[in-house]
Amino acid sequence: MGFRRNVIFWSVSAVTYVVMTLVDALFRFLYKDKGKKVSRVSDPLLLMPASDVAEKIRNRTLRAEDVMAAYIVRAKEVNPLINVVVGEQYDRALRRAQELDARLDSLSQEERDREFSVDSKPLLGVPLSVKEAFSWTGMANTSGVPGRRHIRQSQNAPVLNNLEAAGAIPFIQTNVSEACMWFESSNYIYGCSNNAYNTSCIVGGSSGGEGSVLSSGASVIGIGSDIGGSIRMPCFFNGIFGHKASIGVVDNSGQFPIASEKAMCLLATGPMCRYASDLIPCLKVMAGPAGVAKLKLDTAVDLAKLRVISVPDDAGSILVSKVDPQLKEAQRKAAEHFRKKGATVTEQYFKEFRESVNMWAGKMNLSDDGPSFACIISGKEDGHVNCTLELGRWLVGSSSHTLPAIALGILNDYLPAMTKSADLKAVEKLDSLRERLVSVLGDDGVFLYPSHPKIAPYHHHPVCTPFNFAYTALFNALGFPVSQCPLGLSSDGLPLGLQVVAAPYQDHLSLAVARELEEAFGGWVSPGM
Ligand SMILES: *[C@@H]1O[C@H](CO)[C@@H](O)[C@H](O)[C@H]1NC(C)=O
Ligand SMILES: *[C@@H]1O[C@H](CO)[C@@H](O)[C@H](O)[C@H]1NC(C)=O
Ligand SMILES: *[C@@H]1O[C@H](CO)[C@@H](O)[C@H](O)[C@H]1NC(C)=O
Ligand SMILES: *[C@@H]1O[C@H](CO)[C@@H](O)[C@H](O)[C@H]1NC(C)=O
Ligand SMILES: *[C@@H]1O[C@H](CO)[C@@H](O)[C@H](O)[C@H]1NC(C)=O
Ligand SMILES: CC(=O)N[C@H]1CO[C@H](CO)[C@@H](O)[C@@H]1O
Repeated sequence: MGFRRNVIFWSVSAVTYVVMTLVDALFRFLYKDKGKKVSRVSDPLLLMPASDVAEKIRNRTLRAEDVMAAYIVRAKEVNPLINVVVGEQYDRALRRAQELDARLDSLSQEERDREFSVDSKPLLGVPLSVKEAFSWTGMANTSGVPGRRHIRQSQNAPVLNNLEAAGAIPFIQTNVSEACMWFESSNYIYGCSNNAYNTSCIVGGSSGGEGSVLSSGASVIGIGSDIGGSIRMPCFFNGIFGHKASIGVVDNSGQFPIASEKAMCLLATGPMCRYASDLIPCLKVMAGPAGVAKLKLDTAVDLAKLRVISVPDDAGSILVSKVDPQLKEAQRKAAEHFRKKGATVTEQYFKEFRESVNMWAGKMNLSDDGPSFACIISGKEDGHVNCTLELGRWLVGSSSHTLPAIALGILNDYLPAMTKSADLKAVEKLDSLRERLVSVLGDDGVFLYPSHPKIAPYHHHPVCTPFNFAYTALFNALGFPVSQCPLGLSSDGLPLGLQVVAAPYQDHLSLAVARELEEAFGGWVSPGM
């Protein structure tokens, strides 16, 4: 029996491997010599972390208007290539920057330091981009769902209010995947967004527009949200930093679609940026005092006392692609770096990771008591897209929904009722895995883990590898904080990177590792270099 099962397992694995290798070669052939790169970021105004921008505006080394104007020029320059900006407030943002300059000019340095202190305005005058799924007064809030085209927001999401109160000035809104449930940002309202390093490649999703606009140097900081990898995948594919905080640290309200009360434990709103030094200040602002109090963000981390556990892959799930050798090599070098720094470095596999997708889906299915996916993509509270019918329309090219959304709608309508007992079993496994990992990590350990098995794939390729989000989804199911870190470029000039995972409320550990990795490996690399 065991032998027969093994034979079946290995045969299926081998066939999957061969088919996927052929599919990869086909995509490579189809996109050969296609695609462009965004030009190098050269204006020094565009090459400063948010905290430097704010500091220089505060002490009048820089004018807020000049900074905003430079980012608007850059956004207009790169958008025809990357297609990420789906809404803008250029005039209003410039006016707000001018007003800020006028106010700062009218004060003495002493008055400025008091009224606009680092503590109260850490993001003074910093241009901010906002994922379209977040409420922003006067702007669209469609999440790429055609039925929501007419909706305009009458208020800001709380996280946006927090950022504005800290001095940030929102100026653009960026593209997402349909209803934020896919890792390619493409939909029938805004179209498809492109990777700045090769426009033939995806930007990831759902916060994909953010990833691409930030890596192009067309924004300083951005707001993302993550229920299965929607901050980390775009940060990885676009070579920037991001942080999915511990559960309940940042207020998730004011975004569409919003997780139901019970599923809220899978969703995390957080910062995306090019410079690791911006992660903590942005996270503090987004979280507000109550959220910050749950963490130890100001605790110094001694890297020599850290335990670094490198987990090379998911121990071999049939559904998920093998990890690219270049990603494994980058992770090995990162681990080696920490060994040199005096940390205790080990390598470990967890066979439970094979079931990441099951555990995530089980948790989602059992938690999700909100509207069905077919209802969400209808754009109406009491609507329901008949996804079976819609699939027929899609096949003849007359649907206004994307294929992944239709497929998810069908699964969501039929499967959960059938899989209730499997879901319960999966969540049981998840709970015991969580208990074990919490004790493995303790308050001094981090995992290094691939962000995704593949380096930024070509457009539409994710349809062939729908389960590859397993690498990020696992940590939504577990509710662990994760910092996403870039690690230079691949042989094709596309970003490499990894996830740094800590136990719940030990965010300061993964954030300290992110800063060290930036210093050692160079962090974000401008496209077009
Ligand atoms: C984009 O990828 C294709 C396929 O690998 C490659 O042939 C092309 O040169 C790349 N374009 C750029 C700008 O790197
Ligand atoms: C303003 O702040 C920047 C960044 O901290 C610093 O380099 C510069 O010397 C300061 N300038 C003045 C006039 O204080
Ligand atoms: C987006 O639109 C929905 C209604 O369609 C609304 O409930 C929500 O408040 C808006 N933005 C958010 C999520 O705040
Ligand atoms: C969708 O439409 C088909 C064909 O009209 C029908 O058979 C099916 O019951 C519908 N499904 C749902 C979930 O409404
Ligand atoms: C959860 O629901 C999805 C579809 O909504 C289904 O594919 C999956 O099998 C269900 N359960 C598990 C444990 O994955
Ligand atoms: C590819 C594509 O359709 N991109 C769109 C993104 O959104 C902006 C604003 O709506 C459109 O102008 C672009 O055409």
